[in-house]
Amino acid sequence: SVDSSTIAEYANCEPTPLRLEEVLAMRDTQGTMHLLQKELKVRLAIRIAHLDSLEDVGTIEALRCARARLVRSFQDVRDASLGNATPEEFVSVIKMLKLRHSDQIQRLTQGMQEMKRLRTQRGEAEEDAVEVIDSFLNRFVLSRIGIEMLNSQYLALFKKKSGIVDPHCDPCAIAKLAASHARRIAMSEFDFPLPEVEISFFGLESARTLPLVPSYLLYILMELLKNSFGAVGEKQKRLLQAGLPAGQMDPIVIRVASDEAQVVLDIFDRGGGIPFQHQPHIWSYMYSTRSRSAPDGNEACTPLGGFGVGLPLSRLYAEYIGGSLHLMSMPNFGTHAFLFLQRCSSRKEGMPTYVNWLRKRALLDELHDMEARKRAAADIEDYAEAL
Ligand code: W6P
Repeated sequence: SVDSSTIAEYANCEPTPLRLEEVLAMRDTQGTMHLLQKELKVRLAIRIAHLDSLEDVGTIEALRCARARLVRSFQDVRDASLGNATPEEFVSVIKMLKLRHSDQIQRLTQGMQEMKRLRTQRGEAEEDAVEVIDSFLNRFVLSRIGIEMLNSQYLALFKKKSGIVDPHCDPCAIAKLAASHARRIAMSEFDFPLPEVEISFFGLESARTLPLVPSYLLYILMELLKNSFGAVGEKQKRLLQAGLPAGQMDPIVIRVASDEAQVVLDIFDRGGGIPFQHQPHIWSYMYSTRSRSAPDGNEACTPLGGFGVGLPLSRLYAEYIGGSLHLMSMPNFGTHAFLFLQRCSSRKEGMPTYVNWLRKRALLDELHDMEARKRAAADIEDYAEAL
């Protein structure tokens, strides 16, 4: 087992954000394994220290459990590196890690609901509690994505000798795939035809593709399209229920525009938009606007799920791959979701900045120590003078 000083030692190291081209260049499993062993220990330790910075981590079962699992994984990676595990043996360590943390986000959001309750009980304003929690989760989950990427990369290298980055990923092709998956999911919720998805490309043929992890883009686009299908479907349902002529549904329009620097995707639906008073909450992990209006109040049973964590998670994936995600909604009309992606392959994986924050705290502690020492020295001088 590991002691807390070992974890603290690794938590004080800087993680190494990788450039996309470095991930693309990973070939041999031996070298990648060594890189992972070092890097995973640092990244896991930082997340444990980050969790420990929450004052309620000890009293909330879900957070205690998440912490215990992180420590367990830290141990496994450390044991593998101390025991000179072979690349094959390390594959099973990584597979175990993935399995152990597969329900982490659900566990965390559950624990955070409890933390919000504790904080408001202590008299903290709800918005303040939500802000603390959202900013914690944004950092914590961004760091999780970075670990997940390393794990997936290693397993992919081992299994198919090529990594998870597609050097020529075509966003239009991924959009088409996302549209067909999202439509299938939406079809289980609505018993009438759903709108078409039109995809068009603007730019030179040579700018159609960029190096990217296709599964991350697919996830983002599916989340956005599930919301779009949901909005258009709900609007259509309201018209039908009111006995109004349902009319023709406007298609969901995806425009992909590209130059040598960037690719931008606009996912545009005319599903009635988001009311202005809901807009400040759409990036929060703590609100679920659509599920609140669900007849049984249970969000888990609706496939489209309302605004769960899909939007904030999608934005984190966009940031992780060096892009950004913005929603521009026009109430009573529709919503544009803009996804910007950088083409440059020397971009680094997105990392939370709380390392600096941990550092700053260590510096502050040191400063306090120095002041305490100065005060002690002054006290001694005073004492000496008094003598
Ligand atoms: C809506 C609400 C929403 C969120 C995210 C993406 C698209 C849409 N459309 O009406």
